[in-house]
Amino acid sequence: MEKRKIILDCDPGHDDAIAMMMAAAHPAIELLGITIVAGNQTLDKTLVNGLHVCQALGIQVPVYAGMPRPIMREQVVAESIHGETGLDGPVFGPLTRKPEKEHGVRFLIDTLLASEGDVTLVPVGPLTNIAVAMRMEPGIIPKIREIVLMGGAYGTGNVTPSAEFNIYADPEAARVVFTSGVPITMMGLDLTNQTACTMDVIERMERTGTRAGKLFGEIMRFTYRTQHEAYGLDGGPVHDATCIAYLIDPDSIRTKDMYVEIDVNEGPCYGRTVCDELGVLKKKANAKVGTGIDCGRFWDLVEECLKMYS
Ligand SMILES: [Ca+2]
Repeated sequence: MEKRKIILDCDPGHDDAIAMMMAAAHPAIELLGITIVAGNQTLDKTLVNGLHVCQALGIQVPVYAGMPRPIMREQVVAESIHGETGLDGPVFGPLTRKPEKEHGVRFLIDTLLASEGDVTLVPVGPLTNIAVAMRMEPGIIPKIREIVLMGGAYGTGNVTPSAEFNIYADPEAARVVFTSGVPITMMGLDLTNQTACTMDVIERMERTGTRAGKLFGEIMRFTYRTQHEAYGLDGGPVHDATCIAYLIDPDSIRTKDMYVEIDVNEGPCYGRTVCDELGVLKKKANAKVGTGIDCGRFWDLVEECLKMYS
C-alpha cells in the first residue's frame, strides 16, 4: 500500500490528540512530523500537550513549535472546552520528550520544497503556521498535494453564531490559505458534529485494553462533560480525527464542491467560512466540504487504530 505522506499541524487539544493517535498508527499514513500552533490554548501549553501525547504513546515523530500568535487579531483560546491546560482530563507523568530546535514553519517550508509534490498538510487548529509558511516561501504552494483541514461551517458556528473556533482564532490566516489555489478539503462543524463520542463509544474504545484506548477514555470523558455543558451535545465530537479518517477511508465521508470565502471584516460574521452551498455565485469551487460521515465505519477505524498500540 502506498502511504499517504502528511504533516499534522495541530493545537492539542482533546480531538487533536485522537487525530495524532490515528495518524501515527495507521499503515496508510506516513506521518512526517507534527507542527504545533497556538489555538485551543497558548503555544507553550499546546506544545507540552502534544509532547505528552507522543511520550505516553511512544510516538516517535518529530514535534516542532510553530507560531505563538495569530497574524493580526488578538489571541483567543478555548478554555471552556479544553480546560486550563488545553488538555485537561488525562494525568501524564513527568515530561522528558523534547521538541525539535527548528521552527515549525521552517520545517513545513523545507519539507515541502524538498518533496516531489506528494505531501498533504493536515491543519486541525488555526491556520497560522500554514499561512505564514505560504507567505514566507510562496514556492511551497505548488508543492502541496492537498490541504485536508478541520475548520469552519456552512451552518452555525461554535464561537459565534457565524464562526467556528479554528477559523475565528485566525481568520486572516484562513483567508491566505483559502485563496492560495491549493486543493482544500474542509471538515467543518456540519460534518464533525456528527461524530459525538457517546459514553458507549468511550467504553468500547477503553475495552481495547491498549494505552491508546485508556488515553482515549481519559480524554473523551472530559470532552463528554464540557461539550454537554457548553452545547448540550450527547458527547464530545472528535472533530480533528475526521481529517485522518478521510485520508485513510475517503469513501466514508461525503463531500460537496463549494466556493468558500473567509470573512475578515469586523462584525458579526468575522471568521465565517462563507460557503456557496447552492452555487449562486457561479464561482469556481475552491474546496471540497464535508457534509456527511458513515459513523459506523468511522468508529471501527478509530478502534482499529487504538488496537495498533500495545
Ligand atoms: Ca484542534
